[in-house]
Amino acid sequence: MELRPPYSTLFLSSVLSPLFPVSCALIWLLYDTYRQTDMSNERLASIDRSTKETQIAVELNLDGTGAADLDIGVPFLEHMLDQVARHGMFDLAVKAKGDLEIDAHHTVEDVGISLGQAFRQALGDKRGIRRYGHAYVPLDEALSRVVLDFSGRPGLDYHVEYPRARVGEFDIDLLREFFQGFVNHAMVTLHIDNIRGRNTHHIAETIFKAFGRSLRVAVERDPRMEGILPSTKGSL
Ligand SMILES: [Mn+2]
Repeated sequence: MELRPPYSTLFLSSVLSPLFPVSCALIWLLYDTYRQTDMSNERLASIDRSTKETQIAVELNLDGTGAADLDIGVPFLEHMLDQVARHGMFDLAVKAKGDLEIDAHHTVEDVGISLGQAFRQALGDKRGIRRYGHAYVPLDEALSRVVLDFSGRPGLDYHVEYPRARVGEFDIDLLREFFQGFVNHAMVTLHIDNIRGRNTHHIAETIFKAFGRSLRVAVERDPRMEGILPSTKGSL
């Protein structure tokens, strides 16, 4: 398309103006500052963990939308981690290939470890976060409470008794191994209490929903704590 004379005159006069390079530089500077601030505010983690027993990849965005992309080969654990992403408002992708021909033990434990590593990496020095989180979650007759602290010290207090040993194929004992793996690598203090419940699936689901909710509260940025470490010790 051919430019008509008024357009080309306008174009030429603005490009040839001595202020043109100055305004270009200013616009670039503003854009660059915005881009860097935006990137440093992102809280992401990417973990690749490989042993003779399992190969696991985790992608985590703490400030996500609750989207989960799970390919673990253990459907019940996928169902539980879906709750964590949804109720924690994290974007979470977990791909795992484990020695399921033995049983799900190594896979479930190592997904816990890798998820713990991801939270630790995404939180960095923990400046400006709330640090503590807790949640009570019911599901019909079942009720659980999860309380956690990004203390920098691993500790699990797990008070759950399931009426059944299995949900479908899934050995419910493994949930403790999952949380122990998470705690050891996220370096958190985690108290899990099932208060009541008759249905094993319901009990597990209230625990994972409350875990997601309490994580969301604990990692949330507190506007009054901006740039401040939530500890009088000076490190977490
Ligand atoms: Mn369910």
